[in-house]
This record gives sequence, structure tokens and C-alpha cells, in this order.
Amino acid sequence: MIKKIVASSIIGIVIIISLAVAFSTELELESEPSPESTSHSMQGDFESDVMTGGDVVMPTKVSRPGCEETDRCYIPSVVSISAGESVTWVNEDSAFHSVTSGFYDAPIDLFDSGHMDPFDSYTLTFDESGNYDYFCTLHPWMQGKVIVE
Ligand SMILES: [Cu+2]
Repeated sequence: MIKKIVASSIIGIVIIISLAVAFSTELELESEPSPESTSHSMQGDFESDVMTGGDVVMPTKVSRPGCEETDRCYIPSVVSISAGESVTWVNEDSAFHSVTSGFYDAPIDLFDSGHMDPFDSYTLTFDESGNYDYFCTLHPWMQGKVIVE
């Protein structure tokens, strides 16, 4: 009888200790900075800071067809800059989007933001003049253009 009581209290202590350890580990994990902020660091000009401004915005609800009818998939869909200037895109939608050079049917291997999380931004500097069409790899109807003079 005494052995049984000792055994069950030991089990109880073990459970309490393991709960305490699990709890403190959880707290530590929460306080660590999110690894997301560095996930796009491979892209040279990518800025990971959360922004709500930007030169071009992907507004809400563009993950469904329709925005192309009013030319509001990327706002504005056409931007003009001078050579050496940069453009910053901000995804203000709750869905993933991308800024990828070319057209959905004919992508060009020039630039690609990859999947942008909500409120991610992507900045590119254009050193050479020309017309740079781009699109979203996830939503074929999303099409925009950068004119570099
Ligand atoms: Cu998209």
C-alpha cells in the first residue's frame, strides 16, 4: 500500500516537471523572431520590412478573376520610372501573389519575387531602359508593366 502511494506520487511529480518543461519551451519558441522575415533574402533587392505603402499595390480580392476588367490587379498596373530607379510592390491582399517577369504564357527569366506573403514587399531596381511586363504566377489575370525611360 505504501509502495503504491510512493509510486503514484513519483509519477505525479514526473508529470508536473514534464509539463513545466514543455510550457517553458513553448514560451521560448514564442519569443524567438519569426524565420519568415529572412525567407526571401536570396532575392537581391528584397526588403523584408512590413510596409503598407509602396509604388505598386496588390489590393484585396485580386486572387479571383475580375480585377483585370477594371485594370486594378496591380495598382497602378503601369508605372514609369527613370533608369536606376526602383519600384516597390506591396501585397496588401490576404492571399499569396508574385511579381514575375514576362507573361503567364511566356515568362521571362529576369526577375521573380517568389510567393509574397500578405504585407510582404518586393523592391527591384531597374538599371536599363525598356518595357518590363510582369504577372502573378498564381493568378494569370494579374498583369502589370514597368516602363523604364
Ligand atoms: Cu496573384
